Amino acid sequence: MLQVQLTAAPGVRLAGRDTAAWGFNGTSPGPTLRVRPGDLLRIRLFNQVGQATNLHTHGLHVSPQGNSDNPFLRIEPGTSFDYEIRVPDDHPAGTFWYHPHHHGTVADQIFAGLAGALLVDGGPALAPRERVLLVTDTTLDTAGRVASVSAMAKMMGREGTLVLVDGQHQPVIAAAAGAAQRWRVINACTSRVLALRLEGHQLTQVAFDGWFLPAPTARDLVVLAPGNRADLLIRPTAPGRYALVSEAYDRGSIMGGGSVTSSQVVLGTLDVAGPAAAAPALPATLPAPPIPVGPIVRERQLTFGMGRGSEMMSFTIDGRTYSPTRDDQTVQLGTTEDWTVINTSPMIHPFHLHVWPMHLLGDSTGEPPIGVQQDVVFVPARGWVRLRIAFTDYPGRSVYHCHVLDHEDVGMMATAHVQR
Ligand SMILES: [Cu+2]
Repeated sequence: MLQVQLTAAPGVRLAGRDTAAWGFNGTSPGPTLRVRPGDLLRIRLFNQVGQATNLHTHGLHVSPQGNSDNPFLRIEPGTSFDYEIRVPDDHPAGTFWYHPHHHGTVADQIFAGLAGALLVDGGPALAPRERVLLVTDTTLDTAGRVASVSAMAKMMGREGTLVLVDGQHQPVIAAAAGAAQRWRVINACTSRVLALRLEGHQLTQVAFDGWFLPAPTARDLVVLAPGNRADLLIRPTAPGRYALVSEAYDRGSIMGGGSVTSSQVVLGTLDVAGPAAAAPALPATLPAPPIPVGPIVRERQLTFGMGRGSEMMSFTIDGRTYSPTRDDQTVQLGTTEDWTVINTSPMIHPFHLHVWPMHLLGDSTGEPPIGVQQDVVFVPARGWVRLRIAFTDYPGRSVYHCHVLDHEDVGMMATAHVQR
């Protein structure tokens, strides 16, 4: 069992200065929570941010009901709430995260600093050194307050001017040549896509969204939608300093607002101490969990859309904005379904489903899927994705939404009700 108290409150150090940004227990990101399969995770959340909030355990395959990973809860300011999240015995080991999910203020609260890593221990020991790189972005004014965001920035999906790794601006990460490190990279930005490249090195990916790949896979670039995680093995061989960069990434365009691009930014520097040494060996295989096979009981089609409303642009799923009381999809517990998500808009929307992981079968880009389950999937602009989802356990209601959290907050979210 892990029992913790998390107090959400203003007043944290960010980028080396005292700010009015928000954190958990006085830091942003909040403390890294570590659990094991079979654990009961008990969190007493104290709300001292002056507005309603709650907590979502992003990526965990756990119950959405009651005081578990329930996005419909509303924790009033000045009160506390006791979460109890039962991590199943067969839960995959991996990298997950926690953040508020109170509809209407999710982007504001994460942009203000409320996020933290949540790790499920287990799996092979891959490197003598392990680090969490939780990436956030925000914008601070000269007084250290989180800047307000324009309506246009919200339509495009806000991106902060300050990109932080574990609350630090461009940290230096020390390493020794010949010694591997496992980096657990979490994209906790509200809208920014991370396209990771490490100068002078390939990135060896071992897991995506917490799920191990079948084998280590070398990549020049690892792309993470908001919410995605990648576990990477870094294997430096030569002393020197190497920039960890997020490359510019085209997110499409917005009608009347021009193109939307996540800017190029230096996240940090890998500082490798010598002497030069051979790269450490890689495991031949990894414990990738099996992918659900079906039978496929039902197919569904969902549509992400953007349209012109009377005053501002509307962001919809199947032509509607979010209603917490409406069941948008009713699913039979114990069945497996294929969902096609269509995007009629000129902008990428990352699709996130709570609780039940999704296996990407293919998409309109024609690029081969990574082959493991994930919980946030890019839906290409004017394109589509096909997903296989096993609703084999956990009855209850939860949500799916765009993980450009400004879009979610204005209604690009809907409910799934899994019934016995
Ligand atoms: Cu969106």
